[in-house]
Amino acid sequence: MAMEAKVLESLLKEERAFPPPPHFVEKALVKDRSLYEEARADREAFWARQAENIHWFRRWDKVLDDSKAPFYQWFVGGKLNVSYNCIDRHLSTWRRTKAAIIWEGEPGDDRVLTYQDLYREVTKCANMLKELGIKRGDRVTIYLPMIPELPIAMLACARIGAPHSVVFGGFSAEALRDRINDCQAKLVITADGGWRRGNIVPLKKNCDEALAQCPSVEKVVVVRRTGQDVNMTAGRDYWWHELMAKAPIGCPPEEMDAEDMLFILYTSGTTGKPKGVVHTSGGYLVGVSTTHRLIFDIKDDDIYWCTADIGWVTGHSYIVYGPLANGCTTVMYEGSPDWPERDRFWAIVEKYGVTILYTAPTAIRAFMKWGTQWPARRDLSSLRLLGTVGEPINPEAWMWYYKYIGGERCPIVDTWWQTETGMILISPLPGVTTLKPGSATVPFPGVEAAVVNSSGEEVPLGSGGYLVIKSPWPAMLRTIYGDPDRYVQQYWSKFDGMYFTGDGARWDEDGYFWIVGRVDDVINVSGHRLGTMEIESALVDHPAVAEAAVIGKAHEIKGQAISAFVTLKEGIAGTPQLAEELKAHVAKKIGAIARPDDIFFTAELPKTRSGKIMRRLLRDIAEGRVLGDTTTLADPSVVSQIKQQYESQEA
Ligand code: 7RM
Repeated sequence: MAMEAKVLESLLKEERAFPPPPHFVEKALVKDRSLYEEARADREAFWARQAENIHWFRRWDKVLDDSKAPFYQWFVGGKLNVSYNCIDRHLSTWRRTKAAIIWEGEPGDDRVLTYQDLYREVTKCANMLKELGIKRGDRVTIYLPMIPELPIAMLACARIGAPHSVVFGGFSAEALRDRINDCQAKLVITADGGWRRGNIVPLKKNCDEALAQCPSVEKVVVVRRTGQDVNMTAGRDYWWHELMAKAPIGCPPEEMDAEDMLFILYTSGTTGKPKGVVHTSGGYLVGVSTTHRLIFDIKDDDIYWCTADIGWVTGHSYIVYGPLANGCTTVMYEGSPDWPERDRFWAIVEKYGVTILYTAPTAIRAFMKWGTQWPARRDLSSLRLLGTVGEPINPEAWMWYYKYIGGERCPIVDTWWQTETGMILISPLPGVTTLKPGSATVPFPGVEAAVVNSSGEEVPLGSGGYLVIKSPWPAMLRTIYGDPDRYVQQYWSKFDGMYFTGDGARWDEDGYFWIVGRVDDVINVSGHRLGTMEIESALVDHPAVAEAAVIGKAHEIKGQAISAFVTLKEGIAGTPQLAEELKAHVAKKIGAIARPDDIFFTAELPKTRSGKIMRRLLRDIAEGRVLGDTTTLADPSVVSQIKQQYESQEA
C-alpha cells in the first residue's frame, strides 16, 4: 500500500489563471523577475540591500549569524530604534503632514493622525511610561480595543526599549492573566471598554479580575473609551488622559540592538499553554517593511487597509510596523463588519477611498453569505489591489472577492505566513506573478520553502507533503519566551536544519504552493491522505453552501470516514435530499474517495477569535469525546449547540 509513499494526495484541480493586468504592471514597483534572481544568487546580500531602507544608528557587522542555530541572529551588531524608523524618519520629509493613521470607531467617530501627530502622542506616551517606572527591558501588557492608543502604546514601548505583549481585546480575564504572568509584565495598559456590535466589551473589569492573580503588575493605565463607570484602584490605576496631559513632548529613542526583543505575542499551541512567540527588532523591521512595500505595491498616495485586529500578528506586522516604517497611510477600524449594517467595510472603503484592502477568507465567506447587494451599494472603484491571509482561500471565495469587491480589475495577493514567521513568506508579487485562485503561489524573494515527505526529502512537483522553510529569514521568531527547548522541539526537530511550519501543502507542476491547512487536520481514508481544504472547497462550490468544515472520524474499515459540517446560505433549508446532493457534488468534483460519509447542517462553525475553523473540536463532537480546550473560541456556545444538533441528527 502507498501509505507512507504519499504524505498527502491532492485531487482537486484548479485550471484558472490570472496574469498581472497590463494597467497594473505599468505602474508596479516590481515588474520583472530580477529580484528573485538577485535573491537566489545571494540571499544574504539581498536582505542586506533591503536593510538599507531602514535607518540604523550603527550599521550591522554581519547579516546572518548561524553559529548558534537554530538560534539565528540577523544584522548582528546593528543598532536601531523601531519607533524612530516608523515616525521620526518621516518628519524631515513632506510626510510630516501625511496621514499616518486613519481611524474609525464603531459608533462612527473618526480620527486622523499625521506622522507629526503620531510623534507627539508616542513621545508623550513614552515619557508617561518612564514616569511610571518602566525601563528598557521591562515587559508591558497592552489590552486595548482597536483605538489609536493601541499603536501609540506599542510605538512608545518600542521607543524606550520595553517589549510589549498585546493581548487581543476579545480574550477573557483568565487568558489575560496567563499571558501577563508568563512574561511577568510590570505594567498593563487597558481601557474602560471597547465597542463591539453596539455593546461594550468590559476590558477594565476583565483586567481587574485577572490582576487579582498577577503579582508582577505594579501599575495600570486606563484609556477612557466607552465612558461607563469602572473601578479604579488607588495607587495602582491611572487614567491615560490625566497622565498624558502632564507628559512632555519629545523623548529620545533608545539605541536598541538588532537582536533586542521588540515584542512577545502569544499564540495557542496544541497543548493548553499559550506560546510566547518572541520577535526582535532589526530583522523583524527589515522583513515586514520589505514584504509590505513589495507585496502590496505601496505608493505614497495609497490608502491601505488591513482589517485584522492588532491583537494578532497580522495587525502587528501589517497595520502598525510594516506600513508605518514605509511612511504609508494605514486605516484602522474598531468594530464589526456588520455594524450597523452589513456594508460597513464597503462604507469605509468608499468614505476614505481605500486603494488596498487586506482581509481574511473567513470574512469573505461571511460577505458571500450576506449577498452581493451590500458591496453593490457602495463605490469601490478606488480599490486597486486585494489581499487575503489566515486560512486557505477556497477558489469560489477567491472568485467572489475578485469579481464583487475587486471589480475584476484588482490582483489578489494570497499571503501565507504565521505568528512565528513574523512576515509574509509565500505570496505573489502583484506585478509579476500569474495568480491561481486558491494558491499562495511562490516564496517571496530571499525565502526558501519546500514540500517534503516524512523523511524530509523534497517530494516531486505535483505532490503533497509537509511545508518547510529551508533557511532562516529576517523576521523569524527567535525563541518561545522562557522556553527555548520548546522552540527547538516545536519548530526545528522534525526535519534536520529546516523550520517545520505544521502545515500541509502541495506544489504543482509550476512550483506553486497550495496550502491545505494544519497537518493535524489531515484525513486518512483507506490510506489516502486528504487535506480538509479541498473537500471544503468542493462543498463551498455548491450554490447552497456558505461554509464547510470537514473532519476525519474514526472508522473501522477505512481508518477514517469523512464528516462534513455545513452552513447554508441564508434562506436555504438543510434537507436529506440536499445532503445527498452535496455528497454527489464532492464526488463529482474530486472523486469518490472524497465523498463525505455524513453531512451535518449547522448554523455556525466553531472558530477562533481570529476566524480560523477549529476542526479539532468537531472531531471531539463526532467521536463522542469530552470537548478539548475551548478558551480560544470566538463564541464558546457554538460548540455546545453543534454538539446537541449533531447528537439529534445522529439519532
Ligand atoms: C498570519 C496568520 C498561521 C496559520 C498557518 C496556516 C494558516 C495563514 C494562510 C494560511 C493558507 C494562507 N498567523 N494560514 N495564511 N493558510 N493560506 N494565505 O494567520 O499564526 O495566526 O496562523 O494560518 O495554517 O500555519 S497565525
